[in-house]
Formats: sequence, structure tokens, C-alpha cells
Amino acid sequence: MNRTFTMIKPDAVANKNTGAILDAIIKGGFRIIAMKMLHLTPEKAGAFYEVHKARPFYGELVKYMSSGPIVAAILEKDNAIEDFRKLIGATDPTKAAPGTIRAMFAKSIDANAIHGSDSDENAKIEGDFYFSMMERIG
Ligand code: IDP
Ligand code: MG
Repeated sequence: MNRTFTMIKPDAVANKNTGAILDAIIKGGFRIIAMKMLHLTPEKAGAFYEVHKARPFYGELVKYMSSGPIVAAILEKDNAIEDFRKLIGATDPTKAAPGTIRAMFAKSIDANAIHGSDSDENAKIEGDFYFSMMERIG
């Protein structure tokens, strides 16, 4: 079994899509290992997206990710990273395959409804950013 990390982003929570997105994740075969709702400060959002610091959209991304509550979760499944990226679709929702979470719920390339880790290594770093051992199943 492999793990990935996800966040349901502020636009999706604000638009009342949390339940529908969690349903798609569970029906997609992912087991929720840890989950919580929280509102990131700009400092915490900036730290999470540190890897994107040099990119032109970093400031906007930090502002957006701290604009409202998010739902963070660790998910488990065989081939979790790749399968979850397939389930959420491309970063730009206009390029996301039909039926993917971003195609269904994302509004734009920045407010794109959901995050998914891009590697096993980053899934561990990102999961550890949010969750202690006491907050996980197994
Ligand atoms: P990913 O979320 O599909 O892995 P990344 O390239 O890692 O995409 O970018 C992280 C996040 O930064 C995206 O999910 C999106 O919210 C935001 N982002 C990416 N590219 C752009 C852009 O060109 N303009 C504005 N925001 C962007
Ligand atoms: Mg990424």
C-alpha cells in the first residue's frame, strides 16, 4: 500500500463541494488514514508551498490557500500517487479529463479545488506537515 496527501482547497470548501469530493475519493478506492479541517495562516501556506517560492504565482497561491478553511487528509491505496493524480486531473481544469475532480469542481488554474502529492517523498513531507503520529490510523 502507498500513501498520498491531499487538501480540499478553499474554493471547493466554500462552494460546498467537500462532501462530493470526499465521496469521489472514497469511491475511487482510497482509504482515509487521517483527516482534519483547518484555516491556514499565510505563513503556514507559504511554508507548505516553499517549493514554489520562485514561481510567479507564489504570492497569489499563498493568499488564496489562506483565504478560507481547507480539509487536509492522508490517503492510502495501491499506486496512490499516480492513481490520485489521475482522479484529480490536470492542474488547469480546462485541460482536466472529463469526470476528474478538477474538471467537475475547479474554477480556475489557481482555485483548482484539490491538491495531490507528486511523489512518495513529497507525500511523506506533506503528510508530516499536517499530522502527528497520534492523528493517523495505523
Ligand atoms: P499541481 O497542484 O497540479 O501539482 P503545481 O504545478 O504543483 O500543480 O502547482 C501548485 C498549485 O499552484 C496549483 O495546484 C495551483 O493552485 C497553483 N498554480 C499552478 N500553476 C499556476 C498558474 O499558472 N497560475 C496560478 N496558479 C497556479
Ligand atoms: Mg504539485
